Formats: sequence, structure tokens, C-alpha cells
Amino acid sequence: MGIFLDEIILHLVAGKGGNGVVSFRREKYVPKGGPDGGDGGDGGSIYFKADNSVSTLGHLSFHRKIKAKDGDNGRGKNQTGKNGEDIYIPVPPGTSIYQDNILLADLCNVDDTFLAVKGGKGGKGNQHFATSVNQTPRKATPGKKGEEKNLKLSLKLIADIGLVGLPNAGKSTFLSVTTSANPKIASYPFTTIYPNLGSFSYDNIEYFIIADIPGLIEGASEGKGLGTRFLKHIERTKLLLFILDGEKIEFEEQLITLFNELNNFSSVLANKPFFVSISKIDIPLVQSEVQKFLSRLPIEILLPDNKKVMINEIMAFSSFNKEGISEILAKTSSFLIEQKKSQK
Ligand SMILES: Nc1nc2c(ncn2[C@@H]2O[C@H](COP(=O)(O)OP(=O)(O)OP(=O)(O)O)[C@@H](O)[C@H]2O)c(=O)[nH]1
Ligand SMILES: [Mg+2]
Repeated sequence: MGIFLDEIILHLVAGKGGNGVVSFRREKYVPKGGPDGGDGGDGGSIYFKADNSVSTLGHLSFHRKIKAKDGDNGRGKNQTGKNGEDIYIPVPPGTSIYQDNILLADLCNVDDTFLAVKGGKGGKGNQHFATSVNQTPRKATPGKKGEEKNLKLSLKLIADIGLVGLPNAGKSTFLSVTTSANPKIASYPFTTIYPNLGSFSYDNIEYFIIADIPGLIEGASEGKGLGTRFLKHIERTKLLLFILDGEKIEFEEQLITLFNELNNFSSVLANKPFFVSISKIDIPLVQSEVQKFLSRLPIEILLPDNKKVMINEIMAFSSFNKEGISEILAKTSSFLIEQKKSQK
């Protein structure tokens, strides 16, 4: 995987149309034949196309200016110039395209395509300008300029399940044991600085994608830690999985912090369906604290803005000895399958 890049501004220039030409048929003994100036070819256009072969916008970082080829000029004998080739720029599904902060397109599904800048039309050769009174027109038109735009691309990853937790909670470790993803894991906070995606199969029929984003801390919505820059990537998930850090013990406070930061960031996130889990139950002390906490269920969480969140169920797990992992995958998968059915 290349560098992670989820925003980029590109300068796109479509090809200019080729010129139409003035030309006359040359035939033996005929000093001046009829007009036979061909048309110019059209300039190449530039499209964006959603494609799973790329997962970020990183491949565009060295190509901030992209120009399509011009159309060739027309030639004698009514020959039309060659069209400039169109360019299709692959972008990951989930890419939105903006011009001056106005949304032009949202490429959500594979193969969604958007015409970003249109190539200029080729000019007309003098063959088109012959009239009954003018059999030898000296007029041809030049090719038109191609469109030129500065466009901003912004990527929101599309995943089914978004992991939300404080730094060090064990999110990346969970991703690494449930999917084939291989994220960086370490005992210091903010190990994950870019989102990671991984997928797992459920009963070998359904595939679900999990997004692991950098840890959230209190004040993230005001820019603390890595801020909420990456929260947008879980805005489109169907389900959130909160991972509370087993080692941090204060489970209720962790929930309040996380819900509060999500609330401050966007109502879309705050209203998403969620499951709650606690990590690291292979550690004996964690095991006993978790038991105490679970005995209090259902728990009502009161947020600073007086909003209440009801927690009915919490799933405890360990990525080290895999305890509880298959239950989490089964629960979240069943939820997603049901949700899909109800939307049909
Ligand atoms: N005992 C135990 N330790 C774990 C478990 N899962 C993760 N850890 C440890 O917890 C630390 C943090 O794990 P990460 O997976 O990097 O945590 P994260 O939530 O991705 O952290 P950030 O990327 O910094 O937000 C590492 O030292 C892991 O080895 C677990 O199930 N049991
Ligand atoms: Mg991480």
C-alpha cells in the first residue's frame, strides 16, 4: 500500500481540439479541385472512475497536474485528425469531487464514473464551408480549448464496521486478529496515525470491512491528539464497535469521552448503531473489573449535554487468547445481515 492520502487538489486540463484545415483536392490537370480540408480531432477528456485497485489517493500525489492529449489537426483528403485519448483516473470508492467547495460528484460504487474536464471539440475543415457561390472556401475553424479545472478530491473510506476507542485500547490488534490486515501495533498511544481497513468473512458468504482509525481522546473534537480528522472515515460505516481499553478500568468514563467526542463531531456518527466491547480480558485484574462492570448492566450513560445513552450489552474479549472474538464477529455480522435485509 502506498502512502495514505485522503485529500488532494488536482489541476486538470482537457486536450484542445485539433484545427480544421483549408485544403483543396489536387488532381492532374485540375488547377484547383474542391475543398477537402479535414476536421480536427477532439481533445481528450479526463474522467474519474471508482476502482478497487486503489485504496487511497496516494497514487495521485506525484501527478497534481494532469493533462489529456490534444486532438490532431485535420489533413487534406478530408482526413479527420486523431482524437486525443481520454484519461480515466482511478480513485477508491468513497471519493467525493469538489470544485470551489461545491460537491460535483460522489463516486461510491466500483465503476462509478465522472467526467471532470471535457476535451475541446475539433475545428471544422473547409470541406464544410463550400456553398453554391463559393466553391473554394478558404475558411476553416480552429479547435476549441479543453476545459481546465482545479478539483478537490476527498476520500471517505467505505467500511461496514468502524472501530472507536481511546489510544492504546487494542483496536489495531483486534483488526489484526479478525482480518488479514497487518496494522502497526505498539504499547504507546497514537500508534495508528492513518486509518487501516481489513475484511473478514462470515460463514464464507458475507464479507465485512472493518475500519481502524487513530485513537480518540477527550478534546479530539477541538483538535487534541490527532483530532477528528479521521472520524469522517467512519461516518459512512453501518455500525460502530466501541473498544474500551480493559487496562484503563474506568469503563464508564471511557464511554462518556467517546460518545461525547462523536457527538461533537457529527450527528451522523452520534446516531449510528453501535456495539460496546472491552479488550484485554486475558489480564486477570481486567477480568474481575469487567465482571463488576457487567453486573451493573443495563447502564445509562449521561453525557455532558444531558443526552442519555443506554447500554444494554457489553462484549468482553481478548485479542491475545481470542476469547470472545468469534462472538463479536457473529453479533456484528448478524446485525449487518439483518440491516441489509430490512433495506431491501
Ligand atoms: N493483554 C493484552 N494486551 C493487548 C490486547 N490487545 C492489544 N493489547 C496491547 O495493547 C497495546 C495497544 O494495542 P493497539 O492495538 O496498538 O491499540 P490501538 O487502540 O490501535 O492504539 P492507537 O493506534 O494508538 O489508537 C499494545 O501493546 C498491544 O499489544 C489484548 O487482547 N490483551
Ligand atoms: Mg492502532
